[in-house]
Amino acid sequence: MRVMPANEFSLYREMEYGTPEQNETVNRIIAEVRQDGDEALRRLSKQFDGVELGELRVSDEEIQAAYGRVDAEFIAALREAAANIRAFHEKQKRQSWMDLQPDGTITGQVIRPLRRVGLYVPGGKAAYPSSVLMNAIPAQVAGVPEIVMVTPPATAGSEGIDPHILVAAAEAGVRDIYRVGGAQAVAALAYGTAAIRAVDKIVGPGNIYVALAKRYVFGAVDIDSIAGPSEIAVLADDTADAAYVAADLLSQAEHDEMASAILVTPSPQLAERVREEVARQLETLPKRAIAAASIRDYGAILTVADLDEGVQVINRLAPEHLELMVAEPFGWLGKIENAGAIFLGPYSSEPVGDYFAGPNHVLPTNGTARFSSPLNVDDFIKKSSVISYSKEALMKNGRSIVTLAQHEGLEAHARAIQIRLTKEGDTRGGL
Ligand code: HSO
Ligand code: ZN
Repeated sequence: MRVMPANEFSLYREMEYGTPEQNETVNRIIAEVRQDGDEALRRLSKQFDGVELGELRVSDEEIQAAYGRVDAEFIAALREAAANIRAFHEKQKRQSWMDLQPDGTITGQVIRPLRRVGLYVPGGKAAYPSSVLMNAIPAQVAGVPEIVMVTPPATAGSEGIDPHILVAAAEAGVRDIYRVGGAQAVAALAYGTAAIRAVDKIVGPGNIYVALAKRYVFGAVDIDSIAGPSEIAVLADDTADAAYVAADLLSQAEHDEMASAILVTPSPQLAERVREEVARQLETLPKRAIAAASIRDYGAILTVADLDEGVQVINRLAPEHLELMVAEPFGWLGKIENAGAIFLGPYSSEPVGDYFAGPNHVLPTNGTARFSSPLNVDDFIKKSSVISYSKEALMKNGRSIVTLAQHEGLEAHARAIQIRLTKEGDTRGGL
């Protein structure tokens, strides 16, 4: 792992927008699904995933059978995690409100959940039950009445979907599940087919085709942000345990060759010990090929003069995950401006947040923590404004409204107000 002064490190990481061919393919897939519906889903799944889709919807019996195919310990752990995630997100819920003035003016904001949300769950190795919980539970807490899930089957039939995914979905309250994936699944969710009714919002990670499809359908439906490779930054001083720091860096590096794991430290001794530890721990990791590539290409140990400079570097990085492994972590918390999730102290290892503590693990990546937030309950609600004026309130304020309307040259707007002022015998509207 390279060690270098922080000011020599380039922060810039290219966003993935796909090749022209990939964009072309996704465009075509969406058009086919819009035209041929379920028939296109079958045709495209055969063509791209090599799977002959049978019944699209996963039956209740199949979900029940999935419980028999996972161990009890997994279910127990999943339930503990789900309870923590639910409790955390409950605190994010907002209330509708109304503001009443003495003259009878009422303004307010009504909160409504989205009606129907689609959750994309990728197939293969990146099918994480934890991500099913992290995406479904905030929607459920928001009150979304219809949550549907789509996921590509490895083969036709219920065996084609990892039973752990089905169990996670069921535990999160999702039982409307369709075995279809790829850009075609996104198109189905956005525009609807005979089997899959259209949704209002699509969330969840996927490969480049899924990500591009989400970008294309955005506008017809809402989407979550498009997640980049995982990132972890650790800000540590010489009180930190080098083996812990190395282990936590590797925990993210194993996600993806393009994941980034960065240590920022004012301690040259810690820098050297972490460098050695990373090399040592890497050797025995099952995913060492992925982790080693990530560490080689995107990993770095950045040395800084002191923790204040370290904080500046962190704020420029705006990492998805930040660990503060310093003597007084809470003393530094207030100085962190940009980070998706902040983990404080030696026992708050990043996987605590990935799986268990309750905060969401769907977090802003690629520097977007500068302006965006973890997936949360607000992502599944919408607000309507409420306005009610009494006669008194309109008579009092009508003239100002007319003035603004006439200034914009919108006479019909002005008259809509004036007609009421006149009827009520109030000439302050100037008609
Ligand atoms: N660290 C990943 C989430 C995850 N980790 C899922 C394990 N499973 C992105 O925040
Ligand atoms: Zn992770």
